[in-house]
Parts: sequence; C-alpha cells; structure tokens
Amino acid sequence: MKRHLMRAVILVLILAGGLGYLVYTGFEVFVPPLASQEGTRIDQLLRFQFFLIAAIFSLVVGLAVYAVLVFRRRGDEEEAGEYIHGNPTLEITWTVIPLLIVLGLSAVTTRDFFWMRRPDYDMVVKVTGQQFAWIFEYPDYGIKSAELVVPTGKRIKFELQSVDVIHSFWVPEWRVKEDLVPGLTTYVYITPTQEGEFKLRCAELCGVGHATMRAPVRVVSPEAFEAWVAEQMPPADPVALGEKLVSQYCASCHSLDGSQRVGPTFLGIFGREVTFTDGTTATVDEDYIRESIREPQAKVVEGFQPIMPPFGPDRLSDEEVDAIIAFLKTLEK
Ligand code: HEC
Ligand SMILES: [Cu+2]
Repeated sequence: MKRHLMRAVILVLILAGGLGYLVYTGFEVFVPPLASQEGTRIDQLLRFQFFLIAAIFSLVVGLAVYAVLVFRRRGDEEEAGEYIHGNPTLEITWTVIPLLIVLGLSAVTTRDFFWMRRPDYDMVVKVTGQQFAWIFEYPDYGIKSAELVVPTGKRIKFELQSVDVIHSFWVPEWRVKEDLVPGLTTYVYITPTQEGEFKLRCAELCGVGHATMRAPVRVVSPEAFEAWVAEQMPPADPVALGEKLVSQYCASCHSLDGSQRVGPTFLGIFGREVTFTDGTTATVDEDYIRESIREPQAKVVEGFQPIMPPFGPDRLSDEEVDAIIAFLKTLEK
C-alpha cells in the first residue's frame, strides 16, 4: 500500500511540475502583453488560477491513470476487489479543501474588483457605441474623435453609453472589459502603462457589422497627448475640415484611392452613377451624399452590406456634413 502511494504521489508531482512549467512559459504566449495598471491584478488572479487548475488536474488524473494501469484486471482473475463503504475523513477533506479554495478566490476577487473600481480618476472620456462604430468625447477639452488617444500614467474614467443595442468595450491589453447597455451609463477605469497602438474591439455580438466594430487606440506620453489635443481644434477651411472628418469617421470603410474596402471608394464619387439593391439608379449629388450620411439605409448601394452607421446631427453637425461634401467634390478621378 505504502509503495503504491509513494509511486502515485511521484507521478502526480511530475505531472504537476510539467503542467506548472507549461502554464509558466505559456502565459506570455497565449495572453497579450499587459498594458494597464488595473490589469496587473487580473493577471495575478489568472496565473494563480491556472496553477491551481494544473495542480488539481494532476492530482485527479495522476491518481486515476495510476489506478487504471496498476490495478487493472490481469489474466483470468475472478476475484472482485474489496468493497468499501464510506470514508468520512476523505469525504470531509474533499469537501472542506475545495470550499476553502473557492471562498479564498472569491475574497481575493472581491478585493481586486473594488480596487479596480475605486472612484478616483484624472480624466474622463465618454465612449458611445453604435452599430457599428465607436465615438470618443473628451469633455474637459471639447474634443470629439473616432480614434481613442490617451496618455500613460493617468487613471481614465471611461463613461460608456450605447445608442442602440448592447456592445462591449474591450482592449485586450488593458484586460478589463465592460458592457455598454442602452439606457444606462456604465463605466470602467483604466490607467494605461504602455505607450503604443492597440485596438478597441466590440466584444458583444451586436449585428451584421460586429466584426468591423473596432477603433484604433493610441497610448502616448502626456506631452504627446497635449500636442494631440492642440491639433484637434477644427480647421476653418471647409475642405480641410472635411478631409479631417473623413479620415476620422469614414476612412476605415471608404478609401480615397479607388481601392475597395467595406464601402465604395470616395475617389471620383461626385457625378458617379450608382445602382441600388432595389435595382433603381441615381447620380451622386450633394443631396444624395447628405442622405447617405444621415440615413445610410435609405438607399443601399448594390454589392455592399447595409452596415454603415447613421451619422445623426449629434455626431456630425450640418456644417460638418457640408465640409465633408466640399472635400468629396475635390476627389475627381
Ligand atoms: C462601418 C463602415 C462605414 C463607415 C464608418 C462609413 N461608411 Fe459610408 N458606406 C458604407 C457601406 C458598406 C456603404 C455601401 C452600402 C450603403 O449604401 O449603405 C456606404 C455607402 C456610402 C455612400 C454612398 C456611396 C455611393 O457610392 O453611392 C456615401 C456617400 C457614404 N457611405 C458616405 C460616408 C461618409 C461621409 C462617412 C463618414 C462620415 C461614412 N460613409 C462612413 C460603410 C461605411
Ligand atoms: Cu458592437
């Protein structure tokens, strides 16, 4: 009996060591690099749980494999094994230990949850989600942007709102994820620690264009952030303003060089003949473009999916739409 126990324990230890090593080296491979302060606690929890799972897996599978191999029925053995009824010590042990582990984990998780959501912050960014686009507003600076630019080292409160269905705000490198729920303002706090370019993804299946619902995220030094804020002041010249708005709001789906993206190219758009999914045709003029921006689903261009988000007056003012039209007019073939 003792010999069997020794051997089984050695098998379990070898298995646990191997799996532990895999978790240790594999974490960096499977989990994107950490880039926020809040995420440190998530990673600690995640690593700890992976090690715990590796240990429990090794114990269960190690003992099972040992028993299956060593105590298997050999030759024409007829004798049945000894019948065991109940073992209070064992049963109490395997109830109490998992209970303590689960209670311990929930205590640590609760502590970290409140630590991540403590209400102190250095700046606010309002995030609006809409099928299928993101928009960022900086109330302290009066800026609206389709690109999320934030400085390192500042704890940012993201106030999240959805105008239609449930979306989810997720930058994997920041770890923390939060839903946008119509009718509610939810929030999440992030302190970016790494400069670089990331991607915000919608993490809640929200319709046909869900996969395109991404936004560029740029984390920069506080100085570069101030410079970016200064640059954001809208240009006075309509064509320059239009160009800027198009690169902010439209360029992810519409190219300026004739290449095909999710939507038709803007190159030579003025005066172009278009055919719609219902078979009717039109010549592109100012009114058509205005309608395409405000109510994209009114007429859908043949060969494209109806995934363009409507840009209402809260996102683009009449002057901004006029500026976009002025810029599109300059894009002759
Ligand atoms: C999420 C991707 C997406 C974004 C962002 C987007 N569009 Fe579109 N757009 C489309 C698609 C797809 C179509 C073609 C289907 C349709 O007509 O709705 C389209 C069609 C159009 C058309 C009609 C084109 C034609 O050839 O008749 C215009 C004009 C247009 N968009 C303008 C804009 C402007 C201006 C912006 C930025 C303010 C913008 N779009 C942002 C996807 C997008
Ligand atoms: Cu979404």
